[in-house]
Amino acid sequence: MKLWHSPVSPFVRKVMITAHETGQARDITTVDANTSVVARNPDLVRDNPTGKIPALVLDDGTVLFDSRVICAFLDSRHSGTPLIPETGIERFRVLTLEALGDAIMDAAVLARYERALRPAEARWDKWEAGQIAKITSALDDLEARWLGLLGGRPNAGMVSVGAALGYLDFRFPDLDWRAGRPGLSAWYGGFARRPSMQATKPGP
Ligand SMILES: N[C@@H](CCC(=O)N[C@@H](CS)C(=O)NCC(=O)O)C(=O)O
Repeated sequence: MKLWHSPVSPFVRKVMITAHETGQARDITTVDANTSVVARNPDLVRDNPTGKIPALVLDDGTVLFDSRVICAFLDSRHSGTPLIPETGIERFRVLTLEALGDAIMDAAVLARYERALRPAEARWDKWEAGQIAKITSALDDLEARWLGLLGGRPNAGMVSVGAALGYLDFRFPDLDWRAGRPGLSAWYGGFARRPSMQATKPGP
């Protein structure tokens, strides 16, 4: 399988954490996508018309995106305990936790583009502040209502939240997300030590 990849994308990291947690990292060949919103990679666009990463190309040419679909696919093809519970409300709670982690990453990536890509004269501070507000309220919700699911055996929600918090450490250290969130900080301290997290640290 070929994964359109970037070492700094939190959504790609989410897929790679899943691959490591489910023993499939060696089945994946990564290809640097070398893309951005303003300089799209036509080869990637042929596989994923949105031009976004991650996108997974299977050996028969089938293309899967986005990260939620790829993670669910990987979870369907290993023999260990599933990262997405198969039945019951627990399944949908884990998927909602995954959506919450994804939402933090969506807002953080958009805020990052605002800071790093948009020409200074075209920046809109209020719009960036709106993205940061989404991150802050999602982090508060994780601390207030989700610590019960952030514990024990890894699940798909934890993987997404782990990738999101890792991205905040990488790109938004000024946000100081740990302040006032002792439960979330303690959980991440342990989760970040997992081999899957260590093997996928963002960097150049
Ligand atoms: N919903 C998508 C989001 C993926 C995404 O935003 N990827 C970013 C990199 S972190 C990207 O490819 N940006 C380039 C673009 O938007 O053209 C997923 O879960 O995979």
